[in-house]
Amino acid sequence: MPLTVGTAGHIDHGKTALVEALTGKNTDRLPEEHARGISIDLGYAPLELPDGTSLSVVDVPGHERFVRTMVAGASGIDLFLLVIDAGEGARPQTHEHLAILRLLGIEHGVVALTKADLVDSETLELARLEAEELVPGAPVVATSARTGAGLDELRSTLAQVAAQVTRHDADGPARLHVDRSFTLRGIGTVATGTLWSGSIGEGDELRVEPRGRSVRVRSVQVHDRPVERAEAGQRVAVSLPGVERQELRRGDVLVAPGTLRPSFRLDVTLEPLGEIPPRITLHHGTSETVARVARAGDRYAQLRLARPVVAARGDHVVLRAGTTVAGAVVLDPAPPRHAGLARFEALERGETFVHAPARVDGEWLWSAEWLDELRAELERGIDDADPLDPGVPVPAAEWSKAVVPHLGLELRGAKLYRPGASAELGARKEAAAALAEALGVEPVRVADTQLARFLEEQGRLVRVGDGFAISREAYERGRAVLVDGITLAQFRDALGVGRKTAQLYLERFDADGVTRRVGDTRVLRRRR
Ligand SMILES: Nc1nc2c(ncn2[C@@H]2O[C@H](COP(=O)(O)OP(=O)(O)OP(=O)(O)O)[C@@H](O)[C@H]2O)c(=O)[nH]1
Ligand SMILES: [Mg+2]
Repeated sequence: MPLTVGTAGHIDHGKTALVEALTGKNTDRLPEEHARGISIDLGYAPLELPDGTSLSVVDVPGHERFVRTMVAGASGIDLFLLVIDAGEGARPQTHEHLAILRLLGIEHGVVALTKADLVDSETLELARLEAEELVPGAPVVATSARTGAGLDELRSTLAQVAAQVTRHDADGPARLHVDRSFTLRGIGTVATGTLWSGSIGEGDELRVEPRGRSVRVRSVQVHDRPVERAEAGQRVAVSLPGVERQELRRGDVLVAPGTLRPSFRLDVTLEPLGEIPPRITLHHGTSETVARVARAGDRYAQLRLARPVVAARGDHVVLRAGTTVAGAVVLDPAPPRHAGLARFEALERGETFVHAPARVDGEWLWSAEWLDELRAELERGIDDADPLDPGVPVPAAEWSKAVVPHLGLELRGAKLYRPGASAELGARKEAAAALAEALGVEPVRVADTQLARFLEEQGRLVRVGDGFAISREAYERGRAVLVDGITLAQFRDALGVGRKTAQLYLERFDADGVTRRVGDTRVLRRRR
């Protein structure tokens, strides 16, 4: 079973050195990391254990300023390797990282006391007691990256702990939170991350969220080795041809199409560490975004996000405001805007909540799935609609006013259109051309009233009578011969048409407010 182990611990306590001693790989890649002697970004290395278990190691930075990076690295790991300098003991980020691991629901792990070569046995024993108290239930192993002492014991202890981990959701939808992307010559953009659920294989179609872009997987690697399919829990590199590097960043998510959707709101149960301010930074997967916390009682909150996340029920998130202030577990990854305690309680009991719109406390609520279904239905209607007027009537329902703004469609008058949609002739191009040919001074019958209205809006004809049309030029010519007090007979002679035709023109002039009928004559109305 593929598992990922993540380091944790205070700056300089020897995380990277220990990972290198275990794996042979120095995970500090950046020149600045070597220059400053600290880790800044996440590092990755494979670790083969004596019993055949293969682990992926994520090495995180300990610096206080990079806790956000630590959270991105720690989300998605299965077990921790908490590193404590035997001479220094637990320090602020030892505690903060440990709190974050707990909030993320990562229960299993090992504590490594490092730099054992630098302390006497009494100090080491003290450090061991402190560690056992700090992380009850986790085995503590004294090590030295310098001498290699304790490394074999650490390996076998990691294997024992790994055996206890029950892995998540191999059958769920493919979901990979991207922690790195880079470009390889001849291959294109590669995204890496831990596969939270499902599997990803060559040729799979995925969506990059929250950007909403479809991509096709060209190839998949696990620790630099090509595989046919990568499974949940593995660290995966997927190459995505046709994607620019800047279109894919840490925080983005690759998901199976039609499964998880981006959401600007999360309903959560809170695990506060202290006071939670109303504005926090939300860490979910490898993403972080500013969010407002709308509390509902002591236990629940709706998080309203500045940028959307792709979450699922049961996901663990971390709330920070300068320091880590709380954790939270997602109850509803795409709730409507609300703060009703009853809804939270029902969600936690596992009740499926409103689907179709229902009025709760004076507010309309509905599920994201229901909204998607409605949108899909309306879009089908739009696809079937006359291309000359590619819209559908606004649903006639009580909830209409509340729901319509959430559809992402454009409201024009009483109809909904795709944003920016314009009328098109479609299959009627030929009919329109034939009509243009036939139009003149004498009215011609136009059976297709939609077409007539469309061409009139475009200024290509003028409708007269019931189902007839004349050319725009003819209309203008008729208008030009109008004089104040003109009779039907005079107009007929001036235009050189029959009585019936003259009648149709004058009626249209009346309708357009050009003329007004007074007895047997037309008076010209002043232009508005
Ligand atoms: N003597 C001795 N020195 C060690 C040992 N492990 C690490 N060091 C030294 O301690 C310093 C910090 O080690 P790192 O592995 O970079 O520490 P880190 O925890 O990764 O630090 P950040 O990533 O910046 O949080 C380096 O100078 C290491 O050489 C050890 O077992 N013995
Ligand atoms: Mg380091």
